[in-house]
Amino acid sequence: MTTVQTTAPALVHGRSGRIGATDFDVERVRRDFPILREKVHGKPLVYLDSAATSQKPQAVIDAMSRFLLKENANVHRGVHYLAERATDAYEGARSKVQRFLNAEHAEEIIFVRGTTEAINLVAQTYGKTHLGDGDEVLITEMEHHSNIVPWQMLCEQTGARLRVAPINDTGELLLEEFEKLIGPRTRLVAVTHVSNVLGTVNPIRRIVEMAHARGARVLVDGAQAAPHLDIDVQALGCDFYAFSGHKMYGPTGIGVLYGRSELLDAMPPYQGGGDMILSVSFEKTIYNKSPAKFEAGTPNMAGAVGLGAAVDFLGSLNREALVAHEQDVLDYGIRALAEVPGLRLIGTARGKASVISFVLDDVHPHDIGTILDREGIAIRTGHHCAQPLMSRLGVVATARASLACHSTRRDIDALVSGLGKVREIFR
Ligand code: 7TS
Repeated sequence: MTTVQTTAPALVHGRSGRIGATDFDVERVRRDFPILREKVHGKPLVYLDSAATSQKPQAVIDAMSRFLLKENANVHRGVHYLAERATDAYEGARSKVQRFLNAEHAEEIIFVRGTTEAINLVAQTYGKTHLGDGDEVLITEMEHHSNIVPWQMLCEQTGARLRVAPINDTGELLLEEFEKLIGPRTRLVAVTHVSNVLGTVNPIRRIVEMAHARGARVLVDGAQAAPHLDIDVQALGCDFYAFSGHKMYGPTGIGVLYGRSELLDAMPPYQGGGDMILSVSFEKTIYNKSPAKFEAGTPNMAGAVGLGAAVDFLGSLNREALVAHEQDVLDYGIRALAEVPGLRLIGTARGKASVISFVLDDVHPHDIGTILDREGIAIRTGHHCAQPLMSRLGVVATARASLACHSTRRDIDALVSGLGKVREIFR
C-alpha cells in the first residue's frame, strides 16, 4: 500500500511562468486513488461519476484509519489522553475547513452530515425564526432537490412563498429576471454555486450584492463547487455556504455549514441533546454557543478527520493547474461528445464546470449507463435529483459524465468509444 505525501506538490511550474493544464501531473494524482487500479467487468475502471460521489485518495483513507487506530475517543467530554487527542483532531479539522473557505472564525464552521442537512438546518432554524406569512424564499430552476424541498417544507410551516428564478436554454440563470424576483418580502435567496446537471457556475458575488441590496440573506449550495472552485466566503459575501465532504475527496456522512457568526449567534438550535448546552435543568436549559449549539450528540469524528485530510489533499494540488487541467478535460469532452451522431448536450453555459450531461437519440439514459458499465465506465443517469430542471429542459432524464482531478482525456476517449457501442446496439 502506498502512502501519499499530501504536502508534496503534485506538479511543476511551467517554464513560461504561466500555469496551465500541462503543469498538472495527473498520472501522479491518479496513483493517489487506489480504486482507480480496480477492474470492472474485466476492464480498467473509468470513473466519470464524481459529481455523485468522489473517490478517496489514500491520504484520506489513511487519516481516517489512523484516527480509528490511534486516537478514537469521544470529543469535548473526556479528560483522558485519547479524549484530548480526538478533540484536537476534530477541532483541527474545523480549522482546516475554516482556512479552506476563508471564513473569519472557526465558530462559523458547523459540522453536519452533508449539504442536505446543512440546508435543512438553515431552513428549520434561521428560516423558522425569520420567515412568516407572505414572506418569500427565492431559488432557481436549476436547484437540486435538497435546495428545493427544505424550503417547500418551511413554506408549508410558515405560510411563506417559494419563488423560482428562470434559466435560459443553455442553462444560464437569467440575472435580470432573478433581480426582479427579489422583492420587499424576499427574506432568503438559496442558490447553487455550480449546477450538478448543467455545470453552470452562478455569479454568486453578483447575486449576493443584489440580495443584500434588498435586505435578503443568501445561502449558497456549494456541493458541486467545493471540489472544483476556490471558495472564499468573505469575498463572496454570502451568509451561509453548504457542502458535502464526500464530493470533495472526503468521506460520506460529514459536511459543512458555514454561517456568518452574527447570524449563527441569533439562531435557535437545530436539534437538542448532548454537547449543545451550557447547562440543563428541568426548569431551563441554556444553550451553548456556535458551533456546539448546532452539533448535538456525538459527531462524526473520523469523518471530520477525513474531511480535514481531503482539504489537505486539495491544498497539496496547485489549484491553478488543477483548474486548467479539469477545464482541458472538460473542453475536450464537450468537443468529443458533440461529434457523436445523435448526441445532444444538455447545459452549454459559458464558463461551465466539471459535468457533461447529454441525451443520445431516443435511447433511455439508463440503457446508456448499463451498456457503458459493461465497458467499465461509470456515469450517472436519471433525473439527478433535479426533476423541476428536467421538466424545464423538456427531458425526463439525462446521462451525465462528471470529472475530478484524476480525470483524463483517455477517460473521455473511453466514453466516446463506449457510446459507439451504445449506438451499434440501438441502431
Ligand atoms: N446540492 C447539489 C448541487 C448536489 O449536487 C447534491 C448531490 C446535493 C446538494 C446533496 O448533497 P448530499 O451530499 O447532501 O446528498 N448531488 C448528487 C448528484 O448530482 N448525483 O448524486 C448526488
